[in-house]
Amino acid sequence: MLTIAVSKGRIYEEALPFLEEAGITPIDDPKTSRKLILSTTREDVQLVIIRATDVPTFVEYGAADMGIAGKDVLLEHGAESLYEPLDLGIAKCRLMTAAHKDAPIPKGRIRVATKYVKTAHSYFANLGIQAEIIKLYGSMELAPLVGLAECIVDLVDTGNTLKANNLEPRELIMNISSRLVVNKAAMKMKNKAIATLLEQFEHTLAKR
Ligand code: PRT
Ligand code: MG
Repeated sequence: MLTIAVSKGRIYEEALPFLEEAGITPIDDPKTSRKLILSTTREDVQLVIIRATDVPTFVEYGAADMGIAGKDVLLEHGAESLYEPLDLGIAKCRLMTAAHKDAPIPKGRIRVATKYVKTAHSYFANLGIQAEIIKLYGSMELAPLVGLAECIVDLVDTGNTLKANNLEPRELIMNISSRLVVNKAAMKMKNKAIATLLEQFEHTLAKR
């Protein structure tokens, strides 16, 4: 049995064509089903439906053989423990700093609100900027509006969320897309099944 970890939201939607190319269609629709393990049209493949941020953990420990996760999540998790053989080019966005529209960033120490604590820390450290990183779990956009931080680090797609809150994107930290990740032991033990799947995913990519 091959177990693939995916999150429910936008990654799932955009990953479906890749899975279908490999003959994998979930029997139940995760949007309506409450099942966390989904059987598929392939007897040897099941999906586990988890939070996007949990995908690297499940794959690292071998609870899932492989998974699909955003590069933002992988960076923050630390991806040394996983193979990352394929950029699927889906769920694209940008990891950026953002601040209040027209507000200058202070010269000295700045406060940065984000859920990407590790990534933000190393980004500002590399620039030689002293930053106090304040961990939030959501609604980062609020932080500059209420004086919690001068700056946020968050994902930006259309920019509408920032704009609606009088914020503006500042510096690009990294272009983000979703990656296929594989457990290191599974890559050896289930090599044939995984290699075949990889080829089918690559085939889907090549058609784009
Ligand atoms: O909701 P939950 O905590 O379960 O997880 P999640 O919200 O991380 O899951 P999901 O499925 O929403 O997102 C998973 C992955 O999608 C992320 O890890 C990214 O790799 C990728 N992705 C791509 C995005 C976006 N685009 C995106 N725009 N994830 C989030 N956003 C959010 C962003 O955080 C901000 O709040 O959308 C808002 C900005 O969008 P715009 O269009 O207004 O700029
Ligand atoms: Mg979400």
